[in-house]
Amino acid sequence: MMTSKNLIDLEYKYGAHNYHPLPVVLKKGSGIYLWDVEGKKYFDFLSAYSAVNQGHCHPEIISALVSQSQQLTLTSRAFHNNILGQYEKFVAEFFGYDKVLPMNTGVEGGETAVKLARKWAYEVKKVPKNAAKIIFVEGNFWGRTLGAISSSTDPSSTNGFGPFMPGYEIIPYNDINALKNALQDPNVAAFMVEPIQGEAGVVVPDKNYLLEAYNLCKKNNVLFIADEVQTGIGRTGKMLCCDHHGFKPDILILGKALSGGVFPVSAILASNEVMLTIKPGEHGSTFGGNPVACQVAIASLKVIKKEKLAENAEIMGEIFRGRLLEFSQNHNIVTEVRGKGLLNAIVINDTEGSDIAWNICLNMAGKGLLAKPTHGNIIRFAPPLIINKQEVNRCIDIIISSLKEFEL
Ligand code: IF1
Repeated sequence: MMTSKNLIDLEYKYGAHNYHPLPVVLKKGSGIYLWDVEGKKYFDFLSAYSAVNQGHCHPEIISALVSQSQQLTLTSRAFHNNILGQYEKFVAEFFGYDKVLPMNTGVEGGETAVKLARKWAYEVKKVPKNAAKIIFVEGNFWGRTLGAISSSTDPSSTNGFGPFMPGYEIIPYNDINALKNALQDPNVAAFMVEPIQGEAGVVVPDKNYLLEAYNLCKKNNVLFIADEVQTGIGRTGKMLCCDHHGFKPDILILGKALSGGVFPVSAILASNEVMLTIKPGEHGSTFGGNPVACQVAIASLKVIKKEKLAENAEIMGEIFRGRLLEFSQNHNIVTEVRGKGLLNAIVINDTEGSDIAWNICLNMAGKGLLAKPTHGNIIRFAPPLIINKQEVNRCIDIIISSLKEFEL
């Protein structure tokens, strides 16, 4: 029987070193729980970065995966199949769009959105050839491709990978005047933004920022692209984070929990005017919209609605932030508590480059709760949306007991 150490050594010896995971080797997941190879049980407070909103191995999603995978897994798009159209209707109506372009990963969703925006700019807005501009914000994260990192302001994403994509402009997040200025350029095709910045450390913009940004885009004939790969599918207490702000993005990017963490599924939703600018043969992917992905995504979305997981996230998130805010008022180890629904984070009071946050996460792991720092001193907390009041309070007890051990 391989121990955690044996398995970590195998990864070190034979795998690329492109991650620095906590020294925990997981073997089983169910609901909000994970078990490591030694049988230790954990609360999962990362949810694979919000991919398992429905809980690990949700039976209805697994059943959709298994039954379709025993029937037909992949046809490619060279031919039709009996599932794709039904899925496209389901997901387009579920979110209220004309059409969906199915892809696999979140970053493919972002790449597709950028290509759609550029195509729309040339064909509909009549921007001169190769002059289309996309506006991004500082601190954004939408994946690891060259198209994605070209919009990044994080040196660990960009160092050593140049040259970068032209036609990108990066402005400060949560700064409506910066966007107003950038939109003066008639060649702007789109503004792409996360409604809450996940990787940046759960950065929540001012209350009116997103709606004001959306209205500015409309006024300047610019597409608003919402990257809801991490904030979508109930995570922030509404089906979409944009639903808190009362507008529908022109292009919506979904991923992660669209499949309940069971299969790579992403989706790009838009109007006919935008979507039909891409013609046959101009975009796609081998696995995009495969029958297994479609069935898994239908099941995953049905679970979110049937189990009222967005509503639960709202209520559990209030409890979570309430108790941690109260703790932070009397303990200086935590300087900020922020988030929406069950996408939350705390900022640890530590000097630049110290590893207190990492050690707090190791300490919590020892007590049976898994979370991981982002950007050094920020710890993100994002459990599956199925968590109940008793479980969330038990987890807060663990988190607070660990924080107390690192009091300054
Ligand atoms: C990793 C981060 C989170 C995303 C948003 C698109 C994508 C992501 C808002 C791309 C992906 C993942 C990538 C994953 C860890 C995780 C992550 F820490 F890397 F930045 F969540 F914050 N838009 N985020 O958050 O989706 O192509 O990965 O399916 O290990 O790189 P993807």
